[in-house]
Amino acid sequence: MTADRPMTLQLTIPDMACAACAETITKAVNSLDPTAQVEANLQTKQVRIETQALPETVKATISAAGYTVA
Ligand SMILES: [Cu+2]
Repeated sequence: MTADRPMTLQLTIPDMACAACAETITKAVNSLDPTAQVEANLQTKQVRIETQALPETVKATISAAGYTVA
């Protein structure tokens, strides 16, 4: 399921502690939507995702990768 056009999601992921976490999250989102743009900020624990996937699906995908979305 996809939205009509890309949307920007700003998610807070408190457990994202290092570059490996960011990469795991990025890969998980890209496995859902290969065209998604993922920008992780380790300082703020925020991830900016530009995607056509639905927000709930993106959150579920990140949860399935082992990270809690605040
Ligand atoms: Cu890590």
